Amino acid sequence: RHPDQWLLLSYLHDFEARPSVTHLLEHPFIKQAHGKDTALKKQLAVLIRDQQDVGCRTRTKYVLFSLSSQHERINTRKTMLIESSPDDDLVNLEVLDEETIITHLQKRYEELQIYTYVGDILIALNPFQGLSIYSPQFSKLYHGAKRSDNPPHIFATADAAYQGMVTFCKDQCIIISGESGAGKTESAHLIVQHLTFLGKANNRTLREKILQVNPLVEAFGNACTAINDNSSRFGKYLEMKFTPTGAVMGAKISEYLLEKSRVIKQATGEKNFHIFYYIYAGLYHQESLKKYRLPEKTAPRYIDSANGKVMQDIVSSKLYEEQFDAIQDCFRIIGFSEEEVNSVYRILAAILNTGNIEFTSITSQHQTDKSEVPNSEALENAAALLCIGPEELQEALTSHCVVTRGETIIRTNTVDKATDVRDAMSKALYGRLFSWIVNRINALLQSDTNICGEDSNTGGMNVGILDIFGFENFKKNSFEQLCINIANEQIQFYFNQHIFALEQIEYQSEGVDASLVEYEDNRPILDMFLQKPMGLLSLLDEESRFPQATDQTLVDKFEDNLRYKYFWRPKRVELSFGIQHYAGKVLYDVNGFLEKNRDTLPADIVVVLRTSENKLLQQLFSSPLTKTGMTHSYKSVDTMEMMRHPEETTNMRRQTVASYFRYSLMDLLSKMVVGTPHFVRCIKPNDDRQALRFSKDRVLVQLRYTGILETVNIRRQGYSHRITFSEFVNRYYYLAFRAHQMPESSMENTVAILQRAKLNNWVLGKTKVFLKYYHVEQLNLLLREVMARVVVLQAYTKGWLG
Ligand code: AOV
Ligand code: MG
Repeated sequence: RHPDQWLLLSYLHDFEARPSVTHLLEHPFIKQAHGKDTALKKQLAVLIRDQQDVGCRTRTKYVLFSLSSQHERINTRKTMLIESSPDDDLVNLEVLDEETIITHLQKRYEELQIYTYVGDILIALNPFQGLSIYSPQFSKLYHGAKRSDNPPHIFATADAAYQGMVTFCKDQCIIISGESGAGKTESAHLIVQHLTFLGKANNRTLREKILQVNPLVEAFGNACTAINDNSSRFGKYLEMKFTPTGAVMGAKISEYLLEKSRVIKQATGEKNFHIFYYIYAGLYHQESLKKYRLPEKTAPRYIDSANGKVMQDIVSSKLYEEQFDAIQDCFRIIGFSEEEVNSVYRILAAILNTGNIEFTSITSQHQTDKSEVPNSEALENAAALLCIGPEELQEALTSHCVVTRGETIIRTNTVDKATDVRDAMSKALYGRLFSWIVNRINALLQSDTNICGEDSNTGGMNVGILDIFGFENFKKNSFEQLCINIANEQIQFYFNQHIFALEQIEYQSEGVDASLVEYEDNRPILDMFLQKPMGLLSLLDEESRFPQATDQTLVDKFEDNLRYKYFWRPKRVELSFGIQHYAGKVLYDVNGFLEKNRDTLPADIVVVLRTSENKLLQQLFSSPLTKTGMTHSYKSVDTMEMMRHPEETTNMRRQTVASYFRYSLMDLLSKMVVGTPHFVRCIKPNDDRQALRFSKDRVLVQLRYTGILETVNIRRQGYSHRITFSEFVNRYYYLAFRAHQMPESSMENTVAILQRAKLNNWVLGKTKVFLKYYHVEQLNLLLREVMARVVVLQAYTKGWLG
């Protein structure tokens, strides 16, 4: 901090009691300030004296601003009848059993109080209806407010993260969890909304850009499933970057494991990624379907789940048409060029046409397993949109090169094989397009970092927001659900670690006596999945390397090797296995596991796509997309590897989805662990997506598996913050000492600060002080008050307010 500030701080300590103006005018600090301007000196003295109602006596802009926002806050509270109450926090309940908690949550839900605290953790019940509590007025209400001043709110969590970052110059992360349809993605949007409000640089464009990021990536990465009409089919970690003074200066998004298989096939009643329907409806109304060579009468197979009836639904949907316009706006505001957007549409249209390419088998005397394309229209369309030759494309789909002993032999593909190659190409095109869009967004939001006048490389900080696909349990669950559920298992583990495990380990090592809380540790399940070399994913990889392996040999291998109580093999259902996840039992269908894990893209396809004259396509299939983004370095290295050693693709030496997935999880965790975590637990009150319907059974199940009851216990008994004496004194010493005193980092000084702040119920360990969550809140608030006084004083001494 600036030396001036330290100086001012120590002066402030002289004014502990409310000083008189005359007394203040005698103070050396004021005497020196502003030379001979006695009027100003007087004003300053009055200001210091009346810290609490600063604005009443001055007409300065700064003070008027803070006054008006205070007034507004009070008015908002009055007009909206917002009252906080002790009921807002489950920790304050007198009786703590499941029945009491659930009745309590139900009562609140029925009064539309969807948010409830468990100490510093936020529970969010999905309201399944629009609420009027997210306007800018509410952002103001929660801005820098004490938590107990207002009812619980997602803005309060966002605000706590922001304040934590600004006050301690430390990265923060907000982890949103909950099952599919519980409200994670909505919560993530609201957090971004509040953070952009807080971090308002004088830079409106950047703010607008950041607000477009989620809608844009979600158009490409979300889809309608049996559980949620807007289900996230990828994991997303959005980091909002701020300057040391808290102005937003950019954003970066990392994507994890897009469910690419959805492009080529969807379960009954489900849909493809939103974007396909948006562009279809949008281009139809612009009369541009022809331009993109899209069929006008029947919708392409990839998006037609209802055999021909879909077309009418798509083109008559006002919603899709509006969404198309919205997406066009997103692209434009974020800064994509017209050429880029056009290329994106071309590739999407090419994918749809690719799906319509059919194969029939030709049987001749010599060759029985050869295929050809009977109707060349779709093939020609796809090739034209991809700017490649139709013959070359057909060749790559219906045959493949094998290199043996230095000799290249061309082999033909059967109809099944050609169909697989076609679908693999579509998946690869979509997956890479998605990654490219994410990277492009990152680049466009990066270039704005210097607008705020502060260099992004010198000490920016960030708040990360994790929104992944929630736990899923469908009638039929495949490899995708397995990955999704493992990711959720990992997030649950992270939560447990933070809330229970770390806390208990520290009590013991610091010699603090605290009764331990029992909780369901899901580590063994996680080990069963991730362990090397005998975990489920490793076994899957091993089996994927054998060309002769089948889904049957795979499930046998699982059964032989996974001796855990969480794994079982149902007798009556062939090719399946069951897992007892933290969130419930799931039966997985092994059909297609091996192929999905191998996710092979034949080198012949890469070769032909690389001949494209389309710049974007060249980029997708040749150069690495980023230097650092592992998603892409993996993909591009992989592609180049294949180019150099095409024969090796058949040896499966490339990375599998499982190993990439494991790597992504580690990558995600490594980002998360550096920040201070804040948890939001989303809960789905019913399965019918009905407002105001509270199914006790459904909520109870979620409370149980997320460990809410145990969390309430540990938040009540436990000490959620353990801070070393030296860090504590360093952080808070100006609450009790003068700036120039530089007190020693000792237990005694820690105690002195705590006493000065009038806190009780804390505990001292050997090297750390153990604090309850509300202690930290109180300390930070005091600290902010002191800092605010300094800012006002500084503003005065520099003459900004005069
Ligand atoms: P999810 O992200 O947790 O599921 P969403 O955030 O997509 O769930 O929420 C599902 C639906 O619930 C939304 O489309 C909204 O209609 C409604 N909803 C959720 N939160 C709110 C809110 N605060 N206010 C109003 N409506 C809300 V998944 O992505 O499927 O795991 O993979
Ligand atoms: Mg979601």
